[in-house]
Amino acid sequence: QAQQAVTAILSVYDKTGLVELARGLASKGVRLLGSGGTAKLVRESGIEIGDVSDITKAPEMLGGRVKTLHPAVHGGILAQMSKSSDAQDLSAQGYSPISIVVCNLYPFEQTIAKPDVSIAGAVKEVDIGGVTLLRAAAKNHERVYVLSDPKDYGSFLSSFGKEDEQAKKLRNTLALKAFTATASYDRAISDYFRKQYSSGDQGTPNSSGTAQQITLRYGANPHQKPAQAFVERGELPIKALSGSPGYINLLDSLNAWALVKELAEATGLPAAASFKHVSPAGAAIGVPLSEVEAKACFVDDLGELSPLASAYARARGADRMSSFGDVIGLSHECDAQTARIIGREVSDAVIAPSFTPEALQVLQKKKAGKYCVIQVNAEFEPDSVESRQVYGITLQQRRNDIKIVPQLFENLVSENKTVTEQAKLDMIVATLALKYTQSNSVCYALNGQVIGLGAGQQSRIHCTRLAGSKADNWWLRQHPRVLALPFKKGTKRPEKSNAIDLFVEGALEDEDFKDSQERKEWENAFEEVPHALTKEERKEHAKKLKGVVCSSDAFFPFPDNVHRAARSGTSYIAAPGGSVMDDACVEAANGHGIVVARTNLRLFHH
Ligand code: 93A
Repeated sequence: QAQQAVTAILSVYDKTGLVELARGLASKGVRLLGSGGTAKLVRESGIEIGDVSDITKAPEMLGGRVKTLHPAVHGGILAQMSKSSDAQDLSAQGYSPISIVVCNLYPFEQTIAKPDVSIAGAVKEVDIGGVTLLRAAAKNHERVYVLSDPKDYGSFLSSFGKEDEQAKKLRNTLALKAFTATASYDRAISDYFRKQYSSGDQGTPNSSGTAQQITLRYGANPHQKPAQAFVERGELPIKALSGSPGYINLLDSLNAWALVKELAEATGLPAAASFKHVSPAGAAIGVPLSEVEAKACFVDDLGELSPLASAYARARGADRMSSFGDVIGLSHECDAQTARIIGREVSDAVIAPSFTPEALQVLQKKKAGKYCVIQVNAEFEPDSVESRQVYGITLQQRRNDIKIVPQLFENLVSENKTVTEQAKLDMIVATLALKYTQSNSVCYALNGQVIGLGAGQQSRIHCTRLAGSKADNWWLRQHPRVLALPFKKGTKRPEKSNAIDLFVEGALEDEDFKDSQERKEWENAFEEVPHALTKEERKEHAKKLKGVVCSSDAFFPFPDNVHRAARSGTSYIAAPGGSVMDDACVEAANGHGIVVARTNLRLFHH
């Protein structure tokens, strides 16, 4: 029996390099078959080529929408010729095997990029037969070469003809390329139709009752357009009840929600977080506030607070300077009291599983209706694998779904092993805050709340210092002289926060501040100009800060961290081990009587 010629099917939209390829194949004795336009161009170049209809015995129909979709084509591509039953099936129909598929697809992406494209126009460019050709050939790459990119024609031609290890490798690589081409083609199509058919108006369900996508005004910066948020399965678990969240609002709110959800689960108490630039400025659980704390948190006028309102008052009061313009996460339904606290602060957005009608009314009035109120579906379970792109490269990892449970803090490696019930809660609060803080990070917690958080520093000691100085600032804001600062009536809350911050951080003791314009403005906030805190007053007050938990998202490399933490009232340290200085760190802790819980859990977050 004479050897059958190798058959190639050619069906390309982008005809770059087609003629050269066809000529090369023909010169190697390959039988060429082409779909309408492809065959025409090859033939016009004087190269012998048959029509696909020669083997299908059916004409192209429906205006070209059915060209290659036929068992003569797909049987020929998919047949495994080593299987006698496949070979018999082919010969029973008079079909021949096809060993080379050359195909690239209708320009869907270029079409939808045009500003005036209609849905009908986009639909027309959805390639069916080409995708089927590529997929079938890639599936049978054991035998079939699939060329989906004109750039590969040259190398293919020069190596084609030998059946060796190289040829097998080439078929594998070409198959991968074809699978990837159809996948990205389908992604572009689903992205387009998601926008057409499942786009919420800022997450509000559309007429079909679901939304998978919202278009965002822009990305991290105004020039980063377009921008969107979407899910590929199920419904988007967030919807805006008011305002339109931006890209960074969503980064903050989704992290804030994850944090408060876990914090409430781990402690059994409502939780709140105040986020800025994708790190918490504060996070807390619903522990009632003392009179002093209520005053320092600017909520002493509200009487007894609900647990959720307490949590938010604490989260917001941890670092009032950083929380200016925050994104708030609430673990439970937002009540009217919590909404009223939010209502009078400068804030950008709030995310919660639900809002009471009264709370919603308060929040929807904020910023003349522009305040972002985001409802999240508390049942939503994120995929276990998460991906993102950096500089065009996709990075993928298992989501950080580790649970922060009390048992994590039971491995006590210090001499002192006495941990109060409150400290057990605070270890969870501090460590969970770190799980959602840009690394490196160190967090101090007390009374069910973050009191100082050092985020995003490249050196650990700088985190420990930054967090420590924030904790010191938080504590000094509770000094009786600070609580009694005689503000003029009508001084706005942010102005008060700024004035207190300057007072507490020691601006008055600074020579340069003395006759400055800034000082004049600062003085303006007061009925009577307060005099600076003395060194003794500061020292006396600082000594009273005790029982603080200090947690670290990775090991302390040197004991300096322990010594610094001790200066801000730390009685408990929670950190993983792993440093050559572990023992030295524990020794330093022992010197301060600090309890060390070795967690063996690193919690970097980026
Ligand atoms: O409309 S289709 O999805 N129906 C088909 O059966 C079919 N087969 C190949 N489009 C089809 N193609 C595509 O036609 C190829 O993917 C290629 O992009 C294009 C080549 O058409 P022509 O050879 O007529 O220029």
